Amino acid sequence: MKICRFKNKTKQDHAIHIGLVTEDSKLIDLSAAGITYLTPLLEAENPLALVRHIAGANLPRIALSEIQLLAPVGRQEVWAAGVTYLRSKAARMEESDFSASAYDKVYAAERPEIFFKSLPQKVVAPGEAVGIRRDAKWNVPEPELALVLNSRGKIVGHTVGNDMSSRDIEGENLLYLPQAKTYDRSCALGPWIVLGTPEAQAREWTIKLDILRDGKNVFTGETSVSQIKRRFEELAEFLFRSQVFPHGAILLTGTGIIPPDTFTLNERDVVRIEISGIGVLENPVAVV
Ligand code: DO4
Ligand code: MG
Repeated sequence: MKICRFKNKTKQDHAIHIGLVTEDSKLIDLSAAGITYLTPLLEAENPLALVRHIAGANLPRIALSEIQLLAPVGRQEVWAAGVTYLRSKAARMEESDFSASAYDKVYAAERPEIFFKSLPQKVVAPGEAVGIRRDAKWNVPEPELALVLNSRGKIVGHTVGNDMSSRDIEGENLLYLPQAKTYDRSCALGPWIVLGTPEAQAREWTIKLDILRDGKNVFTGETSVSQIKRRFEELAEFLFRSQVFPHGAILLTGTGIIPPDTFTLNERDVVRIEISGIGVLENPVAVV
């Protein structure tokens, strides 16, 4: 079950709506039943049952071609886990001289790496530009499965995330990580939230990254969610330790796809991330 935030493209209506995406490239406008935020759905004891109940009423159906998808995040902070795939650990150890042992240690340690990624209002929506820093020379997208957590720390859904990163800044000194990871347009989420998938099923999903330059593919990579070393609940539990999220949180689960060291993103490239059980998040690239 896919829920999204959207605006109407065709009408003079600037309001934000919540929709249930259906199989026939349409959506059911849940806002017509008074649902104007994701929160009541994500906070429900049984979100799937609630959405099914609301959508059972006679609500307007709109073609996806007539709407503009917004980032599927309301008031949740976005956080990110790192070095959760062996591939990420290896690439980061190569990019950095004196931080190499930190990556090695955190991969094996009981406590995972978790860092703040974005305020909700800064998250980039599908189709909007993600950013590469003007003071960085080596920029990559990080295609990641994102966990959608309610205020009780329960995983209620999943979406696609892009943890845009400046590898030269991170590689120069690990203390520069916040600058390599958090800047304008550095986080994209979308296209919608898939509700209620158990972890065992989500682990069967594949993640695919394509980067297009002037319409031509310049990088393709693929991994499986099953390659994530840690259990999702373990990551969620660490995020919620000694920290309250009254509006819930989004937690990116780390990248397992890293382009070769010779590759950096250019302005106007297009980043396309597909997670098999969710959908496609596509964004052009702009310098910020
Ligand atoms: O340790 C630096 C960041 C790691 C990360 O973002 C990832 O593995 O996805
Ligand atoms: Mg990452």
